[in-house]
Amino acid sequence: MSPPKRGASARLFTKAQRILPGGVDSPVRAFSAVGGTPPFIRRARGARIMDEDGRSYVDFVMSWGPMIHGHAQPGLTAALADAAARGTSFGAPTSLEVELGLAVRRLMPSVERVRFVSSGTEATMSALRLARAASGRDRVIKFAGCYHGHGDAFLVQAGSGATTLGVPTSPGVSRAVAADTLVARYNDLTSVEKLFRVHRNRVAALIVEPLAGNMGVVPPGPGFLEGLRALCDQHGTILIFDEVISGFRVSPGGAQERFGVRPDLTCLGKIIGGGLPVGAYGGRKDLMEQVAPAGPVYQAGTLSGNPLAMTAGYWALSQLSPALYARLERLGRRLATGLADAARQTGLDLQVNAHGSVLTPFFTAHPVYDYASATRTDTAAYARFFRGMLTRGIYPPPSQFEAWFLSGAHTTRHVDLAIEAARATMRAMRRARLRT
Ligand code: HOZ
Repeated sequence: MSPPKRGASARLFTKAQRILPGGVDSPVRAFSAVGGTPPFIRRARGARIMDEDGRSYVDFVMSWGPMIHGHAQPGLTAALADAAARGTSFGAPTSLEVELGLAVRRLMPSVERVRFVSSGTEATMSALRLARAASGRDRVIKFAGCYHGHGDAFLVQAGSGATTLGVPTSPGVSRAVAADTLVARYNDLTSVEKLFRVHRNRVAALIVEPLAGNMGVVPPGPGFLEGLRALCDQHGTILIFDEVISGFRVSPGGAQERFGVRPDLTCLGKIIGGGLPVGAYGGRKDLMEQVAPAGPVYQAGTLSGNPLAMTAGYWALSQLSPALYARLERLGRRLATGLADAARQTGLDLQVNAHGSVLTPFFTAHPVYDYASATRTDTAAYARFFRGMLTRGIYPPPSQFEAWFLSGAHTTRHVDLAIEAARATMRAMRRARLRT
């Protein structure tokens, strides 16, 4: 590998724009919401990433969640090298899928049967198809600001990159598809009851991020998830938890374990692939047995259950431990408190929404509990904050509407570096504000 060079990332971004739309393969990476151009990443280890210019950053994106154990962990790279030497794809069953499936069920007992796919988007699209087939109904309730991948049915008032770019309902989603997608307000059971009343006996599924992470982190309020469970039972609607972010992160059994609410179907991704492309959907046996070839609901994939991805996922799940969750909680609390203190000391309004090892700082004086309150925050201030952090060697998400992620490779020192950088950045923001 040639040595890093100053200006290499900027040159690569220019070159990338001549072949990749916007220079990237996933929109938020282009930094359009925060300004500047993205560092191109050359390598990563533990809690740090290094760019093509030779700069090192403490990483709080962690590939948007999968890297709960940190980057390039020796146990994982050894397991992958061993698996790769035996072949990288067979398009035929392997014991690895069975072992990973059993590991998922041990951790998340609601997943009585599971189907592995290659992304979270595939998982949610397939779960919705299954819910429609099983219920004989078409409509789906989602929540404004929740993001369930880029399937047409879910790109209506979606969070994550869609909100970051200001296109929460994407062009290209047909009116017919959008009409079957009903949008409620997160943390507002009354808005859900109203939709069930108006669309009585027509709602196949209700899909929710049990811990919202794609309008920034927004935890469920007391009774919200229990209320959704009760409403779904009352209306014969299938409750789908999108645990692509929260699964295996907020506790070994995900948000459903943490909050004590059992969904009918669960969508998984990120940690379950240990950093390789994987998704999964699973849940009640009677529903999952309707998936082909056990049943008639069609869904297939050449790379589904890929041996490298299954190896990485199995390794990631096998490394989860009570000590890891205790450490993540402690670091998460330290970072959230540190950011809030830094804002108080510099006289800036900041709300830090945090849950375990995920958090989002919002520049606002008001609580953030749903999409409307998230999008009312000062996103220009977040962009200034982001740029200040980046120049001080900290890599937060390049969007207000994404979560910060910690890993087992982060240390108190990494977190304190972020807090020091935040204090310096906020002081500079405050000085600039006083000047104008
Ligand atoms: N918006 C995605 C995470 N919620 C970003 C994925 C990516 O750019 O890698």
